[in-house]
Amino acid sequence: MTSLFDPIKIGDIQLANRIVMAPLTRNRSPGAVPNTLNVTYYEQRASAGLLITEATAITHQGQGYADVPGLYTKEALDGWRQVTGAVHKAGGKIVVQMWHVGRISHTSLQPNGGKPVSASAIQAKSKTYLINEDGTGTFAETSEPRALELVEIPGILEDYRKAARAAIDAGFDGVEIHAANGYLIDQFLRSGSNVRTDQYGGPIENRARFLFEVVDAITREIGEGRTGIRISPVTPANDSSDPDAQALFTYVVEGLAKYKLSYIHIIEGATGGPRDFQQGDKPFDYKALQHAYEKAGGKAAWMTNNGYDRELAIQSVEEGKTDLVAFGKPFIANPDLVQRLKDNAPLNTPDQATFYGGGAKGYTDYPLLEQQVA
Ligand code: 8OZ
Repeated sequence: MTSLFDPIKIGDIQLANRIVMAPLTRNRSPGAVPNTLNVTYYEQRASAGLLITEATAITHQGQGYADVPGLYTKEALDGWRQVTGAVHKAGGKIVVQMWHVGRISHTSLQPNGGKPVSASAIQAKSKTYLINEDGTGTFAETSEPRALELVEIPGILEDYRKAARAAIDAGFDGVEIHAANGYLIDQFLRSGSNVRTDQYGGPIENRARFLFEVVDAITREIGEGRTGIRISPVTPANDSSDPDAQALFTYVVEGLAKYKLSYIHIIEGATGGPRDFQQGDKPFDYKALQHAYEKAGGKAAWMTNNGYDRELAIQSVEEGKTDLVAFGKPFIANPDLVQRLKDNAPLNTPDQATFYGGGAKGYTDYPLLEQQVA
């Protein structure tokens, strides 16, 4: 029987176990440049089978929050090279989550103070996080976006391609395409944010076109086996909505089955919230989604996330329901989560107040088990 603690090869990447650190936005990279504190944070968590970095903007236009890192300046890539070097030295594997926020941004974060871009000019009922001149943080309403012109889309695909190349050159083992949580790719996918009348809007095949073009651009550049993707079929995060998530995401995974990807990462339910959250009148059938992927020939590792505890993770892998489990909040508070899960040891409780922004407190100062029992 396969165990959560067994090694696995996902595409081109060999992992020591099936416990993954989920991508977690921490707003601790001023200037969009990873720093030595960020190096320590990832290095401390290198015993995870796989680390997925916090969402990382592929371009300045793809930025939507204060102090999140980027992949588009020499300084940022030099910073990431320190992170990947430290994680590899500690025996870990790390992929970067590639992010374009689309409409979940604010004019003050955009090049020349311009409007954020999206599939359509529909403002999200959502908030972003800004930092005031005096260094204090505030939440602000996301700005009204403008719809991308057809002629701008190839440029964004080129941005994804370049960022993927830069990520591999900075030492990452691969990339995760962020197609979840109501950001740009998800804004194209779901009808609540996409009312386009060209080949990128209307029927599902059209709304999914941008996603597949991003997958093409990245896999042609760095290879299918180093590319993973994250989707969140029913999350309401960032004002995402679609009346028929089952049909939409079945089409998406059937299309993804044509690539030999590293992994498919599914957020079950509302991101960071209830696992049984549903949009519309029927519960989402995750088993049917997985089945559709496999039936279409998909062979990538199946990674699941959202609210897993030790028991559910162990059981889900043993029963073959999933290949990998991504943990978010537990990894914030437990750098040695793998050891704690192995030993069935108690977990530290994460401190919500220090999730976003700040320094070492609530970031790199959570104790190891050995420091607690000593
Ligand atoms: C929390 C705060 C800001 C951004 C996501 C990148 O939901 C995020 C995010 C989460 O995917």
